[in-house]
Amino acid sequence: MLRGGILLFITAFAACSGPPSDVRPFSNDPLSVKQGYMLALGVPDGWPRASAPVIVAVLDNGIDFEHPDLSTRIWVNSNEVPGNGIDDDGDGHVDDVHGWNFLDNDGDVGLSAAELRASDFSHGTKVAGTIGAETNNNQGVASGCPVCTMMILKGRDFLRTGTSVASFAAAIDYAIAHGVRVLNVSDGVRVGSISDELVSELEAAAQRAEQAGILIVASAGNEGSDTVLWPARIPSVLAVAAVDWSGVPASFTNFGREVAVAAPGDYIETTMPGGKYGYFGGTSASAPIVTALAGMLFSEHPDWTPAQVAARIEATAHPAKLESRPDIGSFGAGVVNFGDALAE
Ligand SMILES: [Ca+2]
Ligand SMILES: [Ca+2]
Ligand SMILES: [Ca+2]
Repeated sequence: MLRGGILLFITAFAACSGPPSDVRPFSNDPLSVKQGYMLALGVPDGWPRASAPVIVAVLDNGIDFEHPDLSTRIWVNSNEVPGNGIDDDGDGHVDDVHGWNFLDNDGDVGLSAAELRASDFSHGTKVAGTIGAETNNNQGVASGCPVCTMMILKGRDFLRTGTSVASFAAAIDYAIAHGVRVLNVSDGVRVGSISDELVSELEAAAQRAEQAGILIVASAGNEGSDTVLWPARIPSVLAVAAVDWSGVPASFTNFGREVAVAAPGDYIETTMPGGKYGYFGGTSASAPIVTALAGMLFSEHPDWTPAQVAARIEATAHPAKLESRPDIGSFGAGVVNFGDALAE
Protein backbone atom coordinates (compact mmCIF):
# COMPACT_ATOMS: atom_id res chain seq x y z
CA MET A 1 0.00 0.00 0.00
CA LEU A 2 2.86 2.37 0.72
CA ARG A 3 5.07 3.22 -2.19
CA GLY A 4 7.78 5.81 -1.87
CA GLY A 5 6.18 7.07 1.30
CA ILE A 6 2.92 7.77 -0.46
CA LEU A 7 -0.32 6.11 0.39
CA LEU A 8 -1.78 5.39 -3.01
CA PHE A 9 -5.20 4.04 -2.38
CA ILE A 10 -6.35 3.95 1.13
CA THR A 11 -7.77 0.55 1.83
CA ALA A 12 -7.39 -1.42 5.00
CA PHE A 13 -9.38 -3.68 7.22
CA ALA A 14 -9.50 -3.57 10.96
CA ALA A 15 -8.22 -6.69 12.61
CA CYS A 16 -11.41 -7.70 14.32
CA SER A 17 -13.98 -10.47 14.37
CA GLY A 18 -16.08 -11.28 11.31
CA PRO A 19 -18.58 -9.09 9.56
CA PRO A 20 -21.53 -7.73 11.55
CA SER A 21 -24.83 -9.60 11.45
CA ASP A 22 -27.48 -8.81 8.89
CA VAL A 23 -29.89 -6.04 9.83
CA ARG A 24 -33.40 -5.07 8.82
CA PRO A 25 -33.46 -3.81 5.23
CA PHE A 26 -33.91 -0.05 4.84
CA SER A 27 -34.61 -0.24 1.10
CA ASN A 28 -35.70 -3.01 -1.28
CA ASP A 29 -32.06 -3.58 -2.31
CA PRO A 30 -31.33 -7.12 -1.12
CA LEU A 31 -27.81 -6.34 0.12
CA SER A 32 -29.00 -3.47 2.31
CA VAL A 33 -29.26 -6.06 5.10
CA LYS A 34 -25.44 -5.97 5.08
CA GLN A 35 -25.38 -2.18 5.33
CA GLY A 36 -26.18 -1.84 9.01
CA TYR A 37 -23.67 0.98 9.22
CA MET A 38 -26.33 3.14 7.56
CA LEU A 39 -28.80 2.32 10.32
CA ALA A 40 -26.08 3.15 12.86
CA LEU A 41 -25.74 6.53 11.12
CA GLY A 42 -29.48 7.16 11.51
CA VAL A 43 -30.54 6.76 7.87
CA PRO A 44 -34.10 8.13 7.89
CA ASP A 45 -37.12 5.90 7.29
CA GLY A 46 -38.44 6.03 3.76
CA TRP A 47 -34.96 5.89 2.21
CA PRO A 48 -34.21 6.98 -0.37
CA ARG A 49 -35.88 10.31 -0.05
CA ALA A 50 -36.51 12.21 -3.23
CA SER A 51 -34.52 15.35 -3.84
CA ALA A 52 -33.01 17.34 -6.68
CA PRO A 53 -30.10 15.78 -8.56
CA VAL A 54 -26.59 16.81 -7.58
CA ILE A 55 -23.26 16.13 -9.26
CA VAL A 56 -20.51 14.48 -7.25
CA ALA A 57 -17.04 13.87 -8.69
CA VAL A 58 -15.11 10.68 -7.92
CA LEU A 59 -11.39 11.37 -8.28
CA ASP A 60 -10.05 7.83 -8.35
CA ASN A 61 -8.78 5.03 -10.61
CA GLY A 62 -11.88 4.84 -12.79
CA ILE A 63 -15.30 3.25 -12.32
CA ASP A 64 -16.92 0.21 -13.89
CA PHE A 65 -19.76 2.43 -15.13
CA GLU A 66 -21.57 -0.50 -16.74
CA HIS A 67 -22.12 -2.09 -13.32
CA PRO A 68 -25.89 -2.67 -13.13
CA ASP A 69 -26.12 -0.84 -9.79
CA LEU A 70 -24.12 2.16 -11.08
CA SER A 71 -24.90 2.58 -14.77
CA THR A 72 -27.95 4.79 -14.19
CA ARG A 73 -26.09 6.95 -11.67
CA ILE A 74 -23.16 8.10 -13.80
CA TRP A 75 -22.97 11.76 -14.85
CA VAL A 76 -23.54 12.43 -18.55
CA ASN A 77 -22.12 15.53 -20.25
CA SER A 78 -25.24 16.29 -22.27
CA ASN A 79 -23.46 18.88 -24.41
CA GLU A 80 -20.89 16.39 -25.70
CA VAL A 81 -21.58 14.06 -28.65
CA PRO A 82 -19.79 10.80 -27.87
CA GLY A 83 -17.22 9.28 -30.18
CA ASN A 84 -17.14 11.94 -32.93
CA GLY A 85 -13.62 13.16 -32.20
CA ILE A 86 -14.93 16.69 -31.64
CA ASP A 87 -14.98 18.78 -28.47
CA ASP A 88 -18.66 19.63 -28.93
CA ASP A 89 -19.08 21.64 -25.73
CA GLY A 90 -15.80 23.51 -26.18
CA ASP A 91 -14.46 22.71 -22.72
CA GLY A 92 -11.06 21.65 -24.07
CA HIS A 93 -11.81 17.92 -23.76
CA VAL A 94 -12.76 15.77 -26.75
CA ASP A 95 -15.56 13.23 -26.25
CA ASP A 96 -15.72 13.67 -22.48
CA VAL A 97 -19.08 12.02 -21.88
CA HIS A 98 -18.73 10.79 -18.27
CA GLY A 99 -15.66 12.73 -17.12
CA TRP A 100 -12.00 12.69 -18.04
CA ASN A 101 -9.01 10.36 -17.84
CA PHE A 102 -6.11 12.47 -16.58
CA LEU A 103 -3.65 9.63 -16.98
CA ASP A 104 -4.20 8.95 -20.68
CA ASN A 105 -5.67 12.40 -21.42
CA ASP A 106 -8.80 11.07 -23.06
CA GLY A 107 -12.46 10.48 -22.34
CA ASP A 108 -12.06 6.78 -21.52
CA VAL A 109 -12.94 6.70 -17.83
CA GLY A 110 -14.10 3.11 -17.45
CA LEU A 111 -11.96 0.08 -16.76
CA SER A 112 -10.11 -1.77 -19.51
CA ALA A 113 -10.45 -5.55 -19.78
CA ALA A 114 -7.13 -5.93 -17.97
CA GLU A 115 -8.16 -3.46 -15.27
CA LEU A 116 -11.47 -5.28 -14.81
CA ARG A 117 -9.51 -8.44 -14.05
CA ALA A 118 -7.07 -6.74 -11.69
CA SER A 119 -8.32 -6.59 -8.12
CA ASP A 120 -6.37 -3.40 -7.41
CA PHE A 121 -8.55 -1.55 -9.88
CA SER A 122 -11.65 -2.02 -7.75
CA HIS A 123 -11.04 1.12 -5.69
CA GLY A 124 -13.02 3.70 -7.69
CA THR A 125 -15.92 1.30 -8.23
CA LYS A 126 -16.13 0.66 -4.48
CA VAL A 127 -16.10 4.38 -3.74
CA ALA A 128 -18.84 4.99 -6.32
CA GLY A 129 -21.17 2.33 -4.93
CA THR A 130 -20.81 3.75 -1.44
CA ILE A 131 -21.68 7.26 -2.61
CA GLY A 132 -24.43 6.69 -5.10
CA ALA A 133 -25.40 3.15 -6.10
CA GLU A 134 -28.93 3.01 -7.54
CA THR A 135 -31.24 2.58 -4.55
CA ASN A 136 -34.63 0.86 -4.31
CA ASN A 137 -34.08 -0.91 -7.64
CA ASN A 138 -34.45 -4.41 -6.15
CA GLN A 139 -30.78 -5.00 -6.85
CA GLY A 140 -27.50 -5.02 -4.98
CA VAL A 141 -26.79 -2.33 -2.44
CA ALA A 142 -28.38 0.94 -1.33
CA SER A 143 -26.31 4.10 -1.09
CA GLY A 144 -25.93 7.26 0.95
CA CYS A 145 -26.83 9.62 -1.90
CA PRO A 146 -29.32 8.03 -4.29
CA VAL A 147 -29.82 11.38 -6.03
CA CYS A 148 -26.13 11.93 -6.77
CA THR A 149 -24.87 11.50 -10.31
CA MET A 150 -21.20 10.64 -10.36
CA MET A 151 -18.62 12.27 -12.60
CA ILE A 152 -15.58 10.06 -13.19
CA LEU A 153 -12.19 11.76 -12.86
CA LYS A 154 -9.83 8.92 -13.66
CA GLY A 155 -6.19 8.78 -12.80
CA ARG A 156 -3.84 6.63 -10.84
CA ASP A 157 -1.34 7.83 -8.31
CA PHE A 158 -2.78 11.33 -8.65
CA LEU A 159 -0.52 12.61 -5.91
CA ARG A 160 2.65 10.65 -6.55
CA THR A 161 4.65 13.12 -8.59
CA GLY A 162 4.63 16.74 -9.62
CA THR A 163 2.85 15.77 -12.81
CA SER A 164 0.10 14.06 -10.91
CA VAL A 165 -0.38 16.97 -8.54
CA ALA A 166 -0.94 18.97 -11.73
CA SER A 167 -3.48 16.33 -12.80
CA PHE A 168 -5.17 16.59 -9.43
CA ALA A 169 -5.46 20.34 -9.92
CA ALA A 170 -6.69 19.87 -13.51
CA ALA A 171 -9.33 17.43 -12.26
CA ILE A 172 -10.59 20.02 -9.81
CA ASP A 173 -10.78 22.60 -12.60
CA TYR A 174 -12.74 20.14 -14.75
CA ALA A 175 -15.17 19.60 -11.86
CA ILE A 176 -15.54 23.36 -11.44
CA ALA A 177 -16.37 23.76 -15.15
CA HIS A 178 -19.18 21.21 -14.97
CA GLY A 179 -21.16 22.12 -11.87
CA VAL A 180 -19.86 19.60 -9.34
CA ARG A 181 -20.82 20.22 -5.68
CA VAL A 182 -18.82 17.52 -3.88
CA LEU A 183 -15.49 15.97 -4.85
CA ASN A 184 -14.42 12.72 -3.17
CA VAL A 185 -10.71 12.07 -2.69
CA SER A 186 -10.11 8.65 -1.12
CA ASP A 187 -6.40 9.23 -1.57
CA GLY A 188 -3.64 11.19 0.04
CA VAL A 189 0.02 11.89 0.46
CA ARG A 190 2.12 12.01 3.59
CA VAL A 191 3.34 15.21 5.10
CA GLY A 192 6.94 15.80 4.07
CA SER A 193 6.79 13.56 1.01
CA ILE A 194 5.95 16.34 -1.42
CA SER A 195 7.54 19.75 -1.74
CA ASP A 196 6.15 22.95 -0.30
CA GLU A 197 5.61 24.11 -3.88
CA LEU A 198 3.35 21.15 -4.64
CA VAL A 199 1.51 21.61 -1.36
CA SER A 200 0.88 25.18 -2.47
CA GLU A 201 -0.56 23.87 -5.76
CA LEU A 202 -2.87 21.53 -3.84
CA GLU A 203 -3.97 24.36 -1.58
CA ALA A 204 -4.59 26.69 -4.52
CA ALA A 205 -6.71 24.03 -6.27
CA ALA A 206 -8.70 23.43 -3.07
CA GLN A 207 -9.29 27.17 -2.78
CA ARG A 208 -10.57 27.37 -6.37
CA ALA A 209 -12.96 24.51 -5.59
CA GLU A 210 -14.31 26.20 -2.49
CA GLN A 211 -14.82 29.48 -4.33
CA ALA A 212 -16.74 27.56 -7.02
CA GLY A 213 -19.05 26.03 -4.42
CA ILE A 214 -17.43 22.59 -4.29
CA LEU A 215 -16.82 20.76 -1.02
CA ILE A 216 -13.79 18.44 -1.13
CA VAL A 217 -14.08 15.39 1.14
CA ALA A 218 -10.86 13.41 1.69
CA SER A 219 -9.59 10.43 3.64
CA ALA A 220 -7.50 11.14 6.74
CA GLY A 221 -5.24 8.13 6.01
CA ASN A 222 -4.57 4.69 7.40
CA GLU A 223 -1.22 4.94 9.20
CA GLY A 224 -2.72 4.98 12.69
CA SER A 225 -0.86 8.21 13.26
CA ASP A 226 -1.69 11.70 14.47
CA THR A 227 -0.67 13.17 11.11
CA VAL A 228 -3.50 13.55 8.59
CA LEU A 229 -2.53 13.30 4.91
CA TRP A 230 -2.61 15.95 2.21
CA PRO A 231 -5.08 17.02 0.88
CA ALA A 232 -7.31 16.10 3.84
CA ARG A 233 -5.27 18.35 6.13
CA ILE A 234 -6.07 21.48 4.10
CA PRO A 235 -8.48 23.49 6.30
CA SER A 236 -11.25 23.85 3.68
CA VAL A 237 -11.14 20.10 2.92
CA LEU A 238 -13.37 17.89 5.07
CA ALA A 239 -10.99 15.28 6.54
CA VAL A 240 -12.66 11.96 7.35
CA ALA A 241 -11.33 9.45 9.89
CA ALA A 242 -12.59 5.88 10.37
CA VAL A 243 -14.60 4.26 13.16
CA ASP A 244 -16.23 0.86 13.49
CA TRP A 245 -20.01 0.62 13.30
CA SER A 246 -20.34 1.40 17.01
CA GLY A 247 -18.27 4.58 16.81
CA VAL A 248 -14.94 3.29 18.19
CA PRO A 249 -11.94 4.68 16.24
CA ALA A 250 -10.48 2.10 13.86
CA SER A 251 -7.03 0.83 14.77
CA PHE A 252 -5.64 2.03 11.44
CA THR A 253 -7.19 5.47 11.28
CA ASN A 254 -5.19 8.66 11.38
CA PHE A 255 -6.40 11.20 13.90
CA GLY A 256 -5.50 14.65 15.16
CA ARG A 257 -6.70 18.21 15.00
CA GLU A 258 -7.12 18.24 11.21
CA VAL A 259 -9.82 15.55 11.38
CA ALA A 260 -13.26 17.04 10.77
CA VAL A 261 -15.52 14.02 11.23
CA ALA A 262 -15.50 10.21 11.19
CA ALA A 263 -17.54 7.52 9.46
CA PRO A 264 -17.49 3.71 9.47
CA GLY A 265 -14.43 2.25 7.72
CA ASP A 266 -14.84 -1.50 7.74
CA TYR A 267 -17.30 -4.00 6.24
CA ILE A 268 -18.79 -1.42 3.89
CA GLU A 269 -20.73 -3.53 1.39
CA THR A 270 -20.50 -1.94 -2.06
CA THR A 271 -20.18 -2.42 -5.82
CA MET A 272 -17.18 -4.21 -7.33
CA PRO A 273 -16.01 -4.29 -10.97
CA GLY A 274 -17.66 -6.85 -13.22
CA GLY A 275 -21.13 -6.47 -11.73
CA LYS A 276 -20.01 -7.86 -8.39
CA TYR A 277 -20.36 -6.78 -4.77
CA GLY A 278 -18.06 -6.97 -1.78
CA TYR A 279 -16.69 -5.28 1.30
CA PHE A 280 -14.67 -2.09 1.33
CA GLY A 281 -12.61 -0.69 4.21
CA GLY A 282 -10.16 1.94 5.37
CA THR A 283 -10.59 5.69 5.48
CA SER A 284 -11.08 5.27 1.70
CA ALA A 285 -14.48 3.82 2.59
CA SER A 286 -15.24 6.42 5.28
CA ALA A 287 -14.83 9.45 3.00
CA PRO A 288 -17.48 8.43 0.43
CA ILE A 289 -20.05 7.97 3.21
CA VAL A 290 -19.50 11.62 4.15
CA THR A 291 -19.43 12.63 0.49
CA ALA A 292 -22.86 11.03 0.13
CA LEU A 293 -24.20 12.98 3.10
CA ALA A 294 -22.77 16.21 1.68
CA GLY A 295 -24.42 15.38 -1.65
CA MET A 296 -27.81 14.97 0.05
CA LEU A 297 -27.37 18.31 1.85
CA PHE A 298 -26.46 20.15 -1.36
CA SER A 299 -29.43 18.49 -3.04
CA GLU A 300 -31.81 19.79 -0.39
CA HIS A 301 -30.04 23.15 0.06
CA PRO A 302 -28.57 24.11 -3.33
CA ASP A 303 -27.87 27.63 -2.09
CA TRP A 304 -25.60 26.48 0.76
CA THR A 305 -21.86 27.07 0.55
CA PRO A 306 -19.34 24.27 1.07
CA ALA A 307 -18.60 25.75 4.50
CA GLN A 308 -22.31 25.64 5.42
CA VAL A 309 -22.62 22.00 4.38
CA ALA A 310 -19.47 21.11 6.31
CA ALA A 311 -20.74 23.00 9.36
CA ARG A 312 -24.06 21.12 9.24
CA ILE A 313 -22.28 17.76 9.02
CA GLU A 314 -20.03 18.65 11.96
CA ALA A 315 -22.79 20.18 14.10
CA THR A 316 -24.96 17.07 13.80
CA ALA A 317 -22.19 14.50 14.34
CA HIS A 318 -22.38 12.22 17.36
CA PRO A 319 -19.45 11.81 19.75
CA ALA A 320 -17.04 9.01 18.86
CA LYS A 321 -16.26 6.43 21.54
CA LEU A 322 -12.79 7.53 22.52
CA GLU A 323 -12.67 5.83 25.96
CA SER A 324 -10.57 2.94 24.67
CA ARG A 325 -8.17 5.23 22.80
CA PRO A 326 -6.52 7.59 25.28
CA ASP A 327 -3.79 8.17 22.68
CA ILE A 328 -6.28 10.05 20.49
CA GLY A 329 -6.24 13.63 21.62
CA SER A 330 -8.39 15.06 18.85
CA PHE A 331 -10.90 13.35 16.60
CA GLY A 332 -12.96 16.17 15.13
CA ALA A 333 -16.68 16.53 15.68
CA GLY A 334 -17.29 12.78 15.86
CA VAL A 335 -19.33 10.38 13.75
CA VAL A 336 -21.59 11.77 11.02
CA ASN A 337 -25.33 11.16 11.34
CA PHE A 338 -27.67 11.14 8.35
CA GLY A 339 -30.84 11.37 10.42
CA ASP A 340 -29.83 14.48 12.30
CA ALA A 341 -28.03 16.20 9.41
CA LEU A 342 -31.01 15.75 7.09
CA ALA A 343 -33.70 16.59 9.68
CA GLU A 344 -35.72 19.70 8.89
CA1 LIG B 1 -15.82 18.46 -24.37
CA1 LIG C 1 -17.63 14.83 -29.05
CA1 LIG D 1 -29.29 -1.07 -5.61
